Amino acid sequence: MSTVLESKPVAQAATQSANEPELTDGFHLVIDALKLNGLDTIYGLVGIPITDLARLAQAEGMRFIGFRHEQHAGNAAAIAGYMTQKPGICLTVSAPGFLNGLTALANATTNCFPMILISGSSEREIVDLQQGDYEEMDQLAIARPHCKAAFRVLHAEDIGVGFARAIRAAVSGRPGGVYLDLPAKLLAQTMDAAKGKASLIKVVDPAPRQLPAPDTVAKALDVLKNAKRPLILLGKGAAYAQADEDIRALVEKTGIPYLPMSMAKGLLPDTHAQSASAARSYVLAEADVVMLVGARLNWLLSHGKGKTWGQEKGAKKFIQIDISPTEIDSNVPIEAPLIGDIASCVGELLKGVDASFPKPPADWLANIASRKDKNLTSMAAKLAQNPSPMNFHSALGAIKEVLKDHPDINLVNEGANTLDFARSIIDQYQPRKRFDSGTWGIMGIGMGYSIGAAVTSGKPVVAIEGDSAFGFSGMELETICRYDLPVTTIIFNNNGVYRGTDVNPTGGKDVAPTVFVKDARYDKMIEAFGGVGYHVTTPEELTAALKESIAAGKPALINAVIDEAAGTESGRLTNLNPQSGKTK
Ligand code: ADP
Ligand code: TZD
Repeated sequence: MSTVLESKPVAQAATQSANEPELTDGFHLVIDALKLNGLDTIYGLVGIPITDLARLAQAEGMRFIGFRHEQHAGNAAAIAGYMTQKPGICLTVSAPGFLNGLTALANATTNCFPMILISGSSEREIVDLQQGDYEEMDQLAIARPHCKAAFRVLHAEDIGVGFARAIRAAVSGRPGGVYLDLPAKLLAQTMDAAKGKASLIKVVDPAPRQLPAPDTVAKALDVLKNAKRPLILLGKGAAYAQADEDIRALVEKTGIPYLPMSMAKGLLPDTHAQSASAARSYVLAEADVVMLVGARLNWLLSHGKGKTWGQEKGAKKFIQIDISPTEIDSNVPIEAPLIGDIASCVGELLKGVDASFPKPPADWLANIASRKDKNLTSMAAKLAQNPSPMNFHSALGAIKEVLKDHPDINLVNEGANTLDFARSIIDQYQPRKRFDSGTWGIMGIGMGYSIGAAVTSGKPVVAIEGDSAFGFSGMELETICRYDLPVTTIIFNNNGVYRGTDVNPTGGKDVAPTVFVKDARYDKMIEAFGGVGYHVTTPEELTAALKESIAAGKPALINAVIDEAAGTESGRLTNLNPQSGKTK
């Protein structure tokens, strides 16, 4: 048993003489600060100096989920933060462990997910003089540009303040990642237990409501009322806000068609009559007024300009609801900014939507409906085809049908073609059930998000993964098996990054840069850890395997063999690849 566990104040009291003050230490204060703030799960990877911190967390009734690589622990924490509005906690060792976690912290910040990366660090005196300590690194300085805020705590009596600052920074305003640096010496510091307890802070109202100014609400309503072809665009900020009922009411009471960004899918069910997803290109190009609700006009929305937005037909008017005032005008001028939290902004807008609020013109709705019909019919035909080997559509058609019966399932999705096709083919029925590569288009979130989603929701997860995408976090299959999580991973195995058909133009021994081992059996990987592996080559086999694995609620992996020639390089982002001038 570790000395730390033995130094627990209660145990200590029994062995101390009556007049010796009861002591606590940094380890205990950190755990107490987390628990006091309702943070009950740590995702991490142990080693010097934080192993005893993880042990103590478990001994004190918290959940410690141990990973095989810190990036995935960080991703699990980030997605837990997105799902709960409480910062997800990731714990790592110093230097290399910290750096591994930093990618997840930066990704969380980019996606506006609240998380706190806590890393143990080496002695300041040695780090600052660069005298070569074990895992020496100036972590605070390195973290700072990659997250929303970064703090270091040097004295045990400041642990309470350190956590309060970290929690507030993570969840208030635009949510994001926070780094908290805990030097090894701090953890071992002792102080009077009563004073230590008194130094902790239970954060009151960590993400205060931010009401929009009344004149900005009036302006937004006015622009919306005068629209001929209005559109509501829901982003993952809207999903994060947990204002589900009011957002639905706003959409339904105004009668305005809406488009969800990928992680906002399910905020209203994708089968909702007002969803314009199946007419996406049409509505983006044709709308005259677009109300953005927690969505940025970044690359995912072609920066709000160009052909996608029908720029040649004249300027659009944008209304933008966001908590961050500096987001406004970041790409194109915003006619009506509405600054505040989404719940408050939507609540205020709703007050102005009464029976007299004009319904969108009938021809706009009719045109959208006819586009949707056309596109849905052609998609249904594609999904029903049964080519051999399977392609993305036939495999996703099978998955779509199975998942219809599991509206509360968590869906994780990454890859290139696998991501693009699954996003448009698989329907979501409930809010915050789809987690994907997000704002960066990052690969490697698969198993981390799956573990975070399973642990946080207690509900099954299906991860639809390109074979390349899966490889970034594949070792976490062991973590999934160790904690016996209900995660089914489906690998779209087409033998390579994007596709598996490239050849080395020199005829040399090395395969082309995009090519993997042919016909790899990913299903055998999970079997090594006691999970169930399936190898499927047809939609029927895929359907049966997925139904069985969801019903079993156990770790499973389905190796789905896809035509290696299906799909395109970079999926829908082919245009972002710089063109080679083919000069010699
Ligand atoms: P998507 O990728 O789905 O388009 P983004 O991540 O680009 O979504 O945009 C999310 C936006 O939502 C960010 O600009 C962020 O500031 C904003 N946001 C996040 N949470 C809230 C909230 N509770 N209230 C208002 N805006 C929010
Ligand atoms: N590294 C990281 C961290 N993120 C990335 N996005 C990439 C590399 C580049 N990349 C993509 O943008 S998609 C992708 C990579 C490597 C994998 C595509 O192959 P896949 O998917 O097998 O996962 P498909 O569905 O077969 O196209």
